[in-house]
Amino acid sequence: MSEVKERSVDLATQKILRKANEEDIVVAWDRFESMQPQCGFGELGICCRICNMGPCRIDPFGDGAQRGVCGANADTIVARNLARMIAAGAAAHSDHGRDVAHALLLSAQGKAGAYKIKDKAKLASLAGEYGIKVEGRKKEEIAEDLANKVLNEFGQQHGELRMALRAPKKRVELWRKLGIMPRGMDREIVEMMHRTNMGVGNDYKNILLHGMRAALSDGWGGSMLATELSDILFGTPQPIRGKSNLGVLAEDEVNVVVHGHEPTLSEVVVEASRDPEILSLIKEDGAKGINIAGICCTSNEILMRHGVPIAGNFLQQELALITGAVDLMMVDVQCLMPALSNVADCFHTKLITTSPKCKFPGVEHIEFKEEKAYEIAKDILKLAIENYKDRKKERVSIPKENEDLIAGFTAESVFSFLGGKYRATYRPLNDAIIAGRLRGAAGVVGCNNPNLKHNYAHIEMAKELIKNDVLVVTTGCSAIADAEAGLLQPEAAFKYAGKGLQEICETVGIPPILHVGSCVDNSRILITLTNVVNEGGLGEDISDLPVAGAAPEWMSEKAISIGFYFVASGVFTIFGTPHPILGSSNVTDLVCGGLEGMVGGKFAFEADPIKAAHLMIEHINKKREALKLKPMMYE
Ligand code: BF8
Ligand code: SF4
Repeated sequence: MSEVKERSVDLATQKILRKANEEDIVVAWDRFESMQPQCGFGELGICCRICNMGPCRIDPFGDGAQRGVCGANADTIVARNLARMIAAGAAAHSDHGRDVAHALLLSAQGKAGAYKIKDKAKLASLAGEYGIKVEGRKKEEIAEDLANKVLNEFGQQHGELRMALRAPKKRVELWRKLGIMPRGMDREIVEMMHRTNMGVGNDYKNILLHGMRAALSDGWGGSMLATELSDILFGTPQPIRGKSNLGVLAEDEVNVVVHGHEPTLSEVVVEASRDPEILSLIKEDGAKGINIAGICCTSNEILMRHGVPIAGNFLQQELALITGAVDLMMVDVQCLMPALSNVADCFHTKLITTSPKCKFPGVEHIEFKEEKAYEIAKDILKLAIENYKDRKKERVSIPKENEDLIAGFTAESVFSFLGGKYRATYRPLNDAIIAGRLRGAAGVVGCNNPNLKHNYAHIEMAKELIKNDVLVVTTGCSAIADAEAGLLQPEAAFKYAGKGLQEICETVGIPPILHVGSCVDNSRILITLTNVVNEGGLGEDISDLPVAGAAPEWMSEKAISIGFYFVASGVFTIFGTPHPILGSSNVTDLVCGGLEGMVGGKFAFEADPIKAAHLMIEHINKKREALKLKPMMYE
């Protein structure tokens, strides 16, 4: 087994990894080591098994002439595999968006009493964008029309996605010219699967062109709608205090961990945890209270809106259980390790699946239905309370690490914060960039992966960027990594940020790294970039802006889709480890080069977070030069 210090930079994680080792509990890092060496063909993307004449694999050391049985070469095989990753990632995000739209519809029809429309202003403005009449109508009537329109958009066959029309004019025109303006989410994803079926297209460029269209239907479609509709239904986040890391688990309270992505059930669980019946049951059971904490993006969702503490990010999901203090873990969909059930079996922990889309063999399933959300949430909490008495005190060890944080930033709150109370505008942000107080901005997002030291790349990249006066916005597991390192506090600006960024953080009272939510909330970054373009003075398109993106520790297909919609929106984007495409130099050249000429954005792969940060800074400087901006104020 490798040293725990080599596995993670996080102290709480290291402590529980030691405990896992002492108790012979296998975790992701052990399984990763036992998987070595991993399949080179898979890593390079040159294995094809989409038809039964295969599987075929291309010799990476050959002369390049080798073909699969059907005649497909490495370029075709690599492009098809990558395109299918995009489709799968876009499907996951978009299906999440669909479920929120469904909840909005049921709520509007009075069939799901647990959900009340929380943000009327956003409902009215989104309805307006969809051409729905607002004046003189009840919010439920408007919401019903909106939910129906949105649900229809998933299967829309022709036309253009409404949200994609929010992009800067020049961008929309470019997408139209390239033929990649997304029509419907389902349509683009299905077409991606069709195009990559045996014996359809074998021009790698054409395959990846549609890959961008499918990715755009995620970022400017499914994900953006997931964000907007969640804001309408659960409330648009406001800056809020919270806590993070395994130390948020409580010694003497019932610990319920919610894990996954969709906020529909966990929102109600948070509310039900304050129900008088639940509170009296807790007392009977001898616990001091009930503590809801989250893992992954479900956690980000309820942190952003309610300040619910974060227990950890992707690689900490098993570790939360190994503290021995979790009475119940409730999962919905996405980023759930199948290993959770084995780890839960080592403790008293009850694991509960809730989505019909996601069951684990042998694990209790309590199916979530919007119509009965509150009762179901209470039933789950009752199970947790009942299970508290089975917790073995002698097996509990909760690390003390527990950092304060501020989250809850959105495209709208950047407005009111940087713009001041009376003049909601991006002007001060643009002016700060133009004047050279801020170099630019970077989105650092994405997962953890045991192929890199847990949290290390997220934290070091973010620190290097803010040191160089680059404002960082973050989502997903990257945001949680920063939180655990104490970087989501205003004080972090004084410790780590450059002088220009420090001045801004001090005046406005914000951290140098802004937590803007879950992975579907990367759409908030797209909107922020668009608002910056529209404010004026920094070019006419997202590709003109001094900005960059990164997913330093990515693992999920969703990250590939996110990367592609950022690149297709004109953003230079770095991934820590390469996409599985290096088996085709043509595809690699396109992804890391040629795309720039087409869409203004491209990828780079760099595992060293400091080097990667400097590639981003170089890119930002190049954009500043092209815009003829002033030199940096403090250089
Ligand atoms: O959707 S960052 S590990 S939890 S995929 Fe998963 Fe990656 Fe975390 Fe959020 Ni996003
Ligand atoms: Fe082999 Fe072609 Fe079938 Fe792929 S599609 S498995 S390369 S024969």
